[in-house]
Amino acid sequence: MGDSGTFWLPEQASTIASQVDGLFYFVTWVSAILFVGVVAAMLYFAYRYRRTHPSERPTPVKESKLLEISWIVVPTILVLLVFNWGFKTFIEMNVAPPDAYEIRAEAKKWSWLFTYPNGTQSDTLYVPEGQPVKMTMSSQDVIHSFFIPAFRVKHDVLPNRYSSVWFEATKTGTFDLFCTEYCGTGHSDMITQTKVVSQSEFDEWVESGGGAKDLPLPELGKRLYSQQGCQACHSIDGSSMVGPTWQNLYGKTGHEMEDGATVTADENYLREAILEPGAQIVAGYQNVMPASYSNLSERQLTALIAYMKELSTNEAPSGD
Ligand code: HEC
Ligand SMILES: [Cu+2]
Repeated sequence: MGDSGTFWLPEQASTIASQVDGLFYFVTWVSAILFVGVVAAMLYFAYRYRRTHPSERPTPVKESKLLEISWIVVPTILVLLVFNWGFKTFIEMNVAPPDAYEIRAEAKKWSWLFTYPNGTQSDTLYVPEGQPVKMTMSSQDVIHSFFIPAFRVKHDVLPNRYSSVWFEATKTGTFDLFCTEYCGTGHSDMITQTKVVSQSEFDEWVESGGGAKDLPLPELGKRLYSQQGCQACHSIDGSSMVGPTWQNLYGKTGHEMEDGATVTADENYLREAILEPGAQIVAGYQNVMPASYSNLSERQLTALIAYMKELSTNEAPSGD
């Protein structure tokens, strides 16, 4: 963590941050000065020109050309200045440099998934320091919004279309990343982190698949549980959410299905439950699990099941 910013704003950690802040402070201070000036003049005039005697009549006001011109010209200059400054910064924020490194961001209720050019995935955003990064973003469900306060970037993430932002991090460290569009009851869980690391550290991290290559299977499964968004519907503590809990699921016997059948939750049952959620519906639940998990890799599937095994104290089901 670097310094923690000022009273008004979080720390600046991207190339655009100082421009955004400069404009913010300019508008704030100009407004404050004008406010104080107008209120002070108002109070002074109210006192200076008060009626002191019932017979007193106001004298006609003589116009002052100089005064009138100045209150037209000065605000016009101020407004044009703000427009020019804001427009320039806006364009710079919206047009990514052609050599920007591209990272895909996928938002869903209620997690983020980042995919790097070589297929590495993570739920924490890793970016190299001093390198322009372009985020190409889309949503699986509703409108979310990508926000890294320390970088001063914020952009809506929409279903059925890509949107993008770019930034260049100026210092290493860990910075908050929020969803800033109210997207349902789990909205406040859509918080993760941006880890800015040196270019060489970043290359190594991406190359190693985000460390996933060397991860033991249950560890990888645990990571996928949040990365792939399973945690939005499945608990690991026994509580029932949109879907059944994973606690003591593996090895469960007499597991009831919607059609009255009972099954044993062995590896093959779990595998099918992930790849083809509609094939057998667990009694008491809706068939709402996304079918999109059918493109998980063999290693990912095995890892998820290994994680479920860890969450279960049931005896391993005997093979048939
Ligand atoms: C949108 C909610 C949702 C998400 C996300 C989701 N599931 Fe499910 N899942 C369900 C529901 C609902 C059921 C029960 C109905 C059924 O069997 O299809 C279920 C059932 C299951 C079952 C069978 C459970 C049992 O008690 O027999 C497994 C295993 C499973 N899901 C694994 C996963 C994995 C792995 C992921 C993430 C890669 C995931 N689910 C993501 C909603 C979800
Ligand atoms: Cu969201």
